[in-house]
Amino acid sequence: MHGIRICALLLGLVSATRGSTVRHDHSFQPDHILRVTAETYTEACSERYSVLVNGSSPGPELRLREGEVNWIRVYNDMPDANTTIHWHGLTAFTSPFSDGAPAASQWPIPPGHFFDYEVRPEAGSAGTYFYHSHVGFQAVTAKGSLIVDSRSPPPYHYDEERTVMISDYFSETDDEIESGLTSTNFTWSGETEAILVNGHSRPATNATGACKLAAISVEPRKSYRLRFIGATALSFISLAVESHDLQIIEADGHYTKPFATEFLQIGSGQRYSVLLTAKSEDELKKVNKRDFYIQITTLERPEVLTNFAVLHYESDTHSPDLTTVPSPPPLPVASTVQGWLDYELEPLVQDNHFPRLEEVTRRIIIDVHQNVSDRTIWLQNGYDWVQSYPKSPYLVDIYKNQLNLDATYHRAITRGNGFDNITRTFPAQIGEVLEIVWQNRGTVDNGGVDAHPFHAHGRHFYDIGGGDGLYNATANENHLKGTHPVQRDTSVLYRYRKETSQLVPSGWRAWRIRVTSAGVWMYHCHVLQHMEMGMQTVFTFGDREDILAQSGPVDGGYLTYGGSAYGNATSAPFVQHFKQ
Ligand SMILES: *[C@@H]1O[C@H](CO)[C@@H](O)[C@H](O)[C@H]1NC(C)=O
Ligand SMILES: *[C@@H]1O[C@H](CO)[C@@H](O)[C@H](O)[C@H]1NC(C)=O
Ligand SMILES: *[C@@H]1O[C@H](CO)[C@@H](O)[C@H](O)[C@H]1NC(C)=O
Ligand SMILES: *[C@@H]1O[C@H](CO)[C@@H](O)[C@H](O)[C@H]1NC(C)=O
Ligand SMILES: *[C@@H]1O[C@H](CO)[C@@H](O)[C@H](O)[C@H]1NC(C)=O
Ligand SMILES: *[C@@H]1O[C@H](CO)[C@@H](O)[C@H](O)[C@H]1NC(C)=O
Ligand SMILES: *[C@@H]1O[C@H](CO)[C@@H](O)[C@H](O)[C@H]1NC(C)=O
Ligand SMILES: *[C@@H]1O[C@H](CO)[C@@H](O)[C@H](O)[C@H]1NC(C)=O
Ligand SMILES: [Cu+2]
Repeated sequence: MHGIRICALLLGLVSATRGSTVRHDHSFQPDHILRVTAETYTEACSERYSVLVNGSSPGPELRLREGEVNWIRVYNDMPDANTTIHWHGLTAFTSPFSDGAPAASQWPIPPGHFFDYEVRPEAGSAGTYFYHSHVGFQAVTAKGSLIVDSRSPPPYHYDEERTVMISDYFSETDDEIESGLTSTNFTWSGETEAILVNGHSRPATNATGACKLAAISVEPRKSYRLRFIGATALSFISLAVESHDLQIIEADGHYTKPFATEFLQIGSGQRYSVLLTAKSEDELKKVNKRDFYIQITTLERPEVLTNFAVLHYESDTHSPDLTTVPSPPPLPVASTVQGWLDYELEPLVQDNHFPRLEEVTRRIIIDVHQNVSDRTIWLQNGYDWVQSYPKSPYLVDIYKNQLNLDATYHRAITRGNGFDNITRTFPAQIGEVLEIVWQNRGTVDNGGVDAHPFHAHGRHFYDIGGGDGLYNATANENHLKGTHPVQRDTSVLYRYRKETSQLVPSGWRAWRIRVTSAGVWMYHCHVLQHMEMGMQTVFTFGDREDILAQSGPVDGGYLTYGGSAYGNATSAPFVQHFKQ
């Protein structure tokens, strides 16, 4: 016993040197363990072969404390598929290989192997996040909520909290969907078949099987923080709670000034915390009801799907009816509010260091459109990006000195309007302040337009709004006067119409970002189908020296697929402690 302790102590001393390599053998205890499997799983009264974390979807909730290093061990227990886990919304800056983006910042975890992620939520990042696989279509089911707790009491009072994770159900398997979307014989995944709340759904009045609506249980008079997580694959949703108003207090991990609303509109990848005050017993008696529907409607798709969960007031004598699906829906079926919250939501902190126009060093316009040629693909400035495009992850190539960031930067600035078409990256230098504009355009075949929730890995951006047509920087600067833009990691590029003409501008979304964290960061639409179809890009921040300055030299075990940084049944991994 003492021997083990002394050994652990020695390990602790060794790992006190940043960048040192530690063998994570039996004496090493990860803070959290996630096991990824692929198996037949029942959701929405239907069986499907799905990728799961710890045997369920969603997987277990992770709670991390801000400022603390967490070692999260992820086992890939699948026989024939790679995996990674991305900590959506967390800024894993100085653990260079822990962002979970295959082909960008790490080799994926091979079947039968595990990887120890070093995750330290930044001080001040307390809020609502989630984790999910970043490989293929796995994130449709392989995910769970991730809550960062603060050291100090939160700025808003509430008695209790509830997590409400929203996801999509598709009956086709990940493999079927992926091959259909990437095939020369393009086949769409089909539309979302059910909306799940915390993994539960009863899709229709006449569904057969034991599936039930989710119940969110509350007690009279208490106040609740509801953490809504948009973990859908495709669906952009609107939701409202029967007879209850909501007050937004957090968006994507940042506290906001209170914003009263009757509904939420959530794109894939977005999170909101809202305060809800539960009714009193008297109020409940007056309406003679203890159950209130949470109504969820899909937006901007060819079919409107309406699903429900139940806000249930606990009592000894009454359990909620979770099998009756109301028809017609109790609340009006929502339609999209274009630009919802734009220019209105404000940060809670006095000064969130919003970069003014004078500080912007470069504006990058990213034109997005769909083209149909031999394949149906989404392009950014004329190029698609899929996981199979890079031969090895950019970050690995940077460490191996096989990707010259000075050259990509030079090419991007001199001839690519910020984009390097040789590596399909947007390189930026530390200290720059970028204004990034996502410009929606009609598809090349029929002028169709879609809405896209764009997500940035790494440092969060300041959302400076959106609008119809073509971006006009002068007009937007006028619009920004007197507003206080919030920081986010996902915001929606709206479409404003279903159809326009080929390549005609139809909506934009603009961000500003301070380039402060060296690394390789995926910027992509969070719709999993669109990712498969190429709607992803890569930003590199800083040059090789900046990246090395953060990490120090790295062990070769990270630089090959299945290298010694990846453990397996017979071999403990050699892991670098970058943050201690
Ligand atoms: C996941 O499952 C493993 C065992 O299979 C368990 O040790 C671990 O605690 C679980 N993770 C969480 C976050 O509950
Ligand atoms: C797993 O990833 C490696 C490295 O990117 C790749 O060569 C291999 O084909 C992948 N395996 C599967 C089953 O996708
Ligand atoms: C294209 O895909 C559809 C749907 O998967 C299938 O029914 C059809 O036979 C395929 N066509 C060709 C030419 O492969
Ligand atoms: C009920 O079942 C029938 C037959 O399976 C189906 O056509 C219909 O769409 C279902 N109704 C609803 C509301 O889902
Ligand atoms: C669309 O694809 C066709 C066929 O590959 C190509 O010739 C054309 O340049 C593309 N147009 C755009 C705008 O991407
Ligand atoms: C990159 O763009 C230039 C024009 O700016 C073009 O000549 C070249 O063929 C492109 N290269 C690739 C790999 O697409
Ligand atoms: C951009 O907006 C400004 C201010 O509203 C306006 O004066 C200008 O004409 C606009 N430019 C274009 C190209 O529409
Ligand atoms: C386990 O890892 C070791 C060290 O990286 C490697 O030599 C061995 O081939 C791996 N075993 C399997 C089954 O992949
Ligand atoms: Cu999209």
